[in-house]
Amino acid sequence: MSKSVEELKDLTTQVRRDILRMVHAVNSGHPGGSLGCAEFLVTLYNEVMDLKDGFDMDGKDEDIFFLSNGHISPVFYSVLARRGYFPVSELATFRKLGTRLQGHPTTHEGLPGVRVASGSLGQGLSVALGAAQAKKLNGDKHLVYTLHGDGELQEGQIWEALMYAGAKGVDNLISTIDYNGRQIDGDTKDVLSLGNLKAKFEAFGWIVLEEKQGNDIAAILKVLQQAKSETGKGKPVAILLHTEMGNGVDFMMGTHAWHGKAPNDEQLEKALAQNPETLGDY
Ligand SMILES: Cc1ncc(C[n+]2csc(CCOP(=O)(O)OP(=O)(O)O)c2C)c(N)n1
Ligand SMILES: [Mg+2]
Repeated sequence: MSKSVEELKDLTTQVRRDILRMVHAVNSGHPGGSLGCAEFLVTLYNEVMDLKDGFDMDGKDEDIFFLSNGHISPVFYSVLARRGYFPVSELATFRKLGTRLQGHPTTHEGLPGVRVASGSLGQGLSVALGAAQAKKLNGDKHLVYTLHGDGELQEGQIWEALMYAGAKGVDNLISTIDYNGRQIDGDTKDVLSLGNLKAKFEAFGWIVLEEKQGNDIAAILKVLQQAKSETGKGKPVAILLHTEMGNGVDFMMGTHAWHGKAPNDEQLEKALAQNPETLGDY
């Protein structure tokens, strides 16, 4: 299946509506990072990854993805549902007690598409390394993808995993950093500066690509294709993807304020007016 950039844009707009409506409905959740990563996840799942029909936990003979910054579950759930992993109507159960769509993804609930619990930041890269090495042992040529927040990179476990991946030449892995420059309490440079991230990844033995237009679908497609072409060369591949937190909703952009805050009724109305329905609300 191949979608045009226009179709991917329409899907992204619908995903934005899902995110906003899910978070508003329960007055909790994380719209900022979710909106910033909508183009990336839509493109990855619909145009880049080689996926089997249906879902099984092992993910043999297909590409697999781990969301490490699990707080952006709204965008993950919406993209999974709209890719056919579970009914779109189930998005209405987000963050409700006893449902499969918990605030942070878990495996316990058995939601198709989810292979690791995340939300406790810093763990996803380590898990992905295990999966990537298992693919090699199984003779499975498919790739492992991950997504991490930039604030998440402040976790110590990330650097242990970065070191391991470089030292062991885990070259069937593409890790993207949501490089939005913001985190829960402010700008990343003020909270705990990441310094020269590209130089740090390279020092740990990674190939690093940087994309300044991280909310532009054509640019995302291009950098992901380039990343794919860099796999199999003895090094893990990272993409520093510059995104805008809150992208697509004017009053949520340019600030960290919407990292983990729901819009009220009036704000929802404004936000939805900027993102007209394209594929049908859940
Ligand atoms: C181990 C751990 N420590 C702290 C938190 C609380 N927390 C949730 S999101 C977040 C900020 C993460 O920043 P970033 O990864 O840049 O995400 P963004 O705000 O850009 O969505 C923090 C500190 C957590 N979930 N896990
Ligand atoms: Mg961030």
